[in-house]
Amino acid sequence: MILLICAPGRDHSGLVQRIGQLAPDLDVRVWPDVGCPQAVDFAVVWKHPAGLLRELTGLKAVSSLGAGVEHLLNDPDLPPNLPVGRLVGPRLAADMAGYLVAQILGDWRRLDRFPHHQRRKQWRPWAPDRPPQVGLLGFGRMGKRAARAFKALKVPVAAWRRSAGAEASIPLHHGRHGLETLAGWSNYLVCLLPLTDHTREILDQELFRRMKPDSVLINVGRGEHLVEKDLLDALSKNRPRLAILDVFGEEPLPPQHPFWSHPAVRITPHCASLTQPAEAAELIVASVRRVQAGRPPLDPVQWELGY
Ligand code: OXD
Repeated sequence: MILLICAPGRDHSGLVQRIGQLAPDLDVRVWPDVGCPQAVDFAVVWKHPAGLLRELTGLKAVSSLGAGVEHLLNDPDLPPNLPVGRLVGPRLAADMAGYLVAQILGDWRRLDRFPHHQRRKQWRPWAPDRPPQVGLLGFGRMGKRAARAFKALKVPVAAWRRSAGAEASIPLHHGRHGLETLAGWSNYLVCLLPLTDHTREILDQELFRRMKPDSVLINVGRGEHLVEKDLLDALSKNRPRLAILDVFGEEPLPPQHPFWSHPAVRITPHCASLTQPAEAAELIVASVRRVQAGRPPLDPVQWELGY
């Protein structure tokens, strides 16, 4: 079986080496050294170049190299019936949970004050009298893992998803009313949603108006979830007080963008949770084996939901 890895600008040496150890029978190619494009059976891609999928006429399945699949679903060359998968392993989900715990508890406990006190040799003990309320927009793999992490720390956590679902171990909201209820309840409102036509620009002035004064917005979904001008306006009204942003409509964020120097915006460069080569190699091999056995790739896209 010929496996193609295509994620322009990334170094894949560690990933390819590990796949070679796990599955020596696979013929692994790294874009742009595709060889005969029609012979490729399985492609793992991240922001692949336009036109690539049109050339891979023998594909049996394709997978995103990460959790998001919008770069694939928005590709007009994606054959309509081609099975599409994604890579979301326990490490990726745990790292996202760790990022959220660090950002939220660091801010809630105001840990940034103490270095100032230390410089002045000031002894000023302080801790908040209660934990924050954390609202998660999205309750898929990442949302569930984050919810578990907050529950383990006895931090009240609730989530929202687009439609009503099965029983969950935390309060679960759905629909527009549920979205507004969760926004009004949360001290920290976290966007972990997949990007679809239903979730694009969901972080807008209507939602900010429902947030508590002094609350914090965290976006680790996609830049396109956020209406940037609405956020700038909302920050000037302290609702939210702070935005912690890991993803942007344009990445890298252009140097002239107002977010860089805004006092109420904290930026991390799309690294809340990064796909690690060791985990990716295991998931890719597992996905390939499934396809070889005539099954869908790992974490297949549910076309009716758009993610
Ligand atoms: C992903 C990402 O979707 O890194 O995996 O954003």
